[in-house]
Amino acid sequence: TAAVEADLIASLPANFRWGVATSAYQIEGAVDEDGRTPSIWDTYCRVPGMVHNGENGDIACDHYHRMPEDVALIKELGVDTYRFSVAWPRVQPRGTGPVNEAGLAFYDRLVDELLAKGIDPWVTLYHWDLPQELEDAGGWPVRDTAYRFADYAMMVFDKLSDRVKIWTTLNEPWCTAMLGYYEGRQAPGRRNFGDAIAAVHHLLLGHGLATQRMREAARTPVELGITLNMGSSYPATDSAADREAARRADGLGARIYLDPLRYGRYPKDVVADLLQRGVEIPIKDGDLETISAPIDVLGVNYYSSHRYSGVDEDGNSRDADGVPVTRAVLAGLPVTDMGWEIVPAGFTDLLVRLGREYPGLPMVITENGSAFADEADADDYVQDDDRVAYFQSHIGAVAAARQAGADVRGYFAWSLMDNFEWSYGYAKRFGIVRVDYETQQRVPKASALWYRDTINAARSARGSAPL
Ligand code: PNW
Repeated sequence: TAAVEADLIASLPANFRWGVATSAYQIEGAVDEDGRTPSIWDTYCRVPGMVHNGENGDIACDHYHRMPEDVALIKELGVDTYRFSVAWPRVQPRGTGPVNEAGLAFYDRLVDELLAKGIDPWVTLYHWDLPQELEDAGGWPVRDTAYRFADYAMMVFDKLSDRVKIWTTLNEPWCTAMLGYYEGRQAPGRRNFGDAIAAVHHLLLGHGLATQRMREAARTPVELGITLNMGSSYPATDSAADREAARRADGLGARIYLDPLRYGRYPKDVVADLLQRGVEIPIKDGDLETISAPIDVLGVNYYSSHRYSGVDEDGNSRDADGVPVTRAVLAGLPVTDMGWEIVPAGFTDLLVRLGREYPGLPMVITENGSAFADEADADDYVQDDDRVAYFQSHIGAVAAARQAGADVRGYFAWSLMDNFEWSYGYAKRFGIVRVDYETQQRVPKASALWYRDTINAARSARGSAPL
């Protein structure tokens, strides 16, 4: 099947966008330089037991001090685009008040460095590092945070939009809302379902407000969008309970974002499920119109797909609170170092389905990749054949989805380099470039060389196929 995958990859058009991705807190370090104030992640990392080994992003990959070297590395990989995020607490310390020019200047230099090397910058405005003071004022469950986000977005847009043409408002609002405010597995570590649903709405509102203002202010054409993490949600069996569970998982995992963004309404079944749990979405007049402001590109982050069961291990269909059981069950497939099952077919299914249910919306894969327990040799080189196989099967899955009609226009490998993997600390390595955290040495892994060669081959194979 490697040959089949290679043929599929060769079918991608010459102008398909190829990139690598990172996020600010995961790589930058320098957390108290040039006026940056703490974000919810600086705080969360200091809560005992929340992050593996008590680690944090204080130094991370020291990218803040090594940026030109890292851009040179990106250039060597042969990608045409670099997706990075801007740290809100650098640009606007404490989340309110005037712009901090010293913090914003870092991204200004980064953009210039990229452009000088012929690499397109792709900016994500929010990749989870909310200024701590905004969390102290209530965080994303509070409506005001949406307006604060739009103000901050404009500070960045005003400075960089003469050179940055592609903008993502939010990275993975599901993670922010559900992992941050319901499950407590990410910053700020709160656990309240109603708060999480309020966060969903205010994240979407913040996206919409920022999108409207950026569109209005744009002097030259820009592409605006949002990035969602999604997978295919399959029923574990054909039973009615399992099909209901898959529907609920897809409702809270994907459609609660996609439907308001695209059609200006929350899905009826999701609203009914929420009401059953005593939760109402805090919608005000005009919100859905704001949220459905037109976007140019949907960013899709894909890691795995899941099968769902509507009963727990004891056969109960409801939990102690009377909430219907929605339980992910393993299909027995190989897993990555994260324990996430490797399901490339779920990627194809997802993209084809998105193309059908949300037509007219170009997609870009803004993240896809895998953590594996890399073993470095004496020169820090990693022969990561498992990661190469993951990329090959998943890029093949994207190409297969395109052949089945999905309008996918680009692919970004997660991640450029090993970095701070949130609650998992530095133990989980997603990079195509090895980082030695003692020396900060970067060494491209076999997957980086494979990716470079694959991009080159794809570019020359079908020079004329239309996008
Ligand atoms: C994404 N899940 O997070 C993030 O955008 C990255 O910052 C992160 O490093 C990467 O994926 C790898 O984890 C996710 O539980 C976190 O399904 C959790 C999930 C999905 C994506």
